[in-house]
Amino acid sequence: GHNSCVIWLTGLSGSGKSTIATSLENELHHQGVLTYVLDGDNIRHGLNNNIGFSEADRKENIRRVGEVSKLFCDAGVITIVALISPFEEDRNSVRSQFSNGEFVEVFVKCPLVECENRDPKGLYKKVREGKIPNFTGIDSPYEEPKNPELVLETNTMSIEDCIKRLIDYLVENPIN
Ligand code: GGZ
Repeated sequence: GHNSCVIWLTGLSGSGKSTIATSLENELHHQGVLTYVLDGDNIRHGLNNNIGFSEADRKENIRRVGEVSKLFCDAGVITIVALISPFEEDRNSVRSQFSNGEFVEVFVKCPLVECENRDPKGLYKKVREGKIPNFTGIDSPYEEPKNPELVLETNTMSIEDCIKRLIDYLVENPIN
């Protein structure tokens, strides 16, 4: 096969998925590795601009990004996905379409209170004001991964530590 994989970052809004995705991409570019980032926030402006935050819509969001990540992977590009992807069933369904070792599930773990303190986009504030319904972790569920390949605790680890852990994992688990 080809030597590619998808690094699937799952976690709450504000947990650090996008930051990790961008930093990992930078580091891999420095190493001469071709990557592509599929970030929920961006994808929802284009490919998935008809997708909202109901359970059915989130499922469709994850299914589509899963399909796109497969295409990139087939093209030999290391694909970094940053989606809340709150449902275990949906993540496992994407996983089942990849060969062993090709799907690297990374739980970007951060307590809700810390995500809410960070509130980089002011979304949690709006949620508390009743302006955003179905918000993950508040009134929409987040199912924590049971057996992720990697857990990155962003409230205790620096971004540099997170990237080092990811790179170490990729080096120790080469894809073939
Ligand atoms: C969760 C929401 C919501 C609701 C808007 N619930 O932190 P962000 O802002 O930049 O990233 C979040 C993004 C979540 O999109 P995903 O495609 O990753 O979600 S999922 O995998 O569940 O389909 C957040 C913003 O959109 N956002 N409303 N109600 N996040």
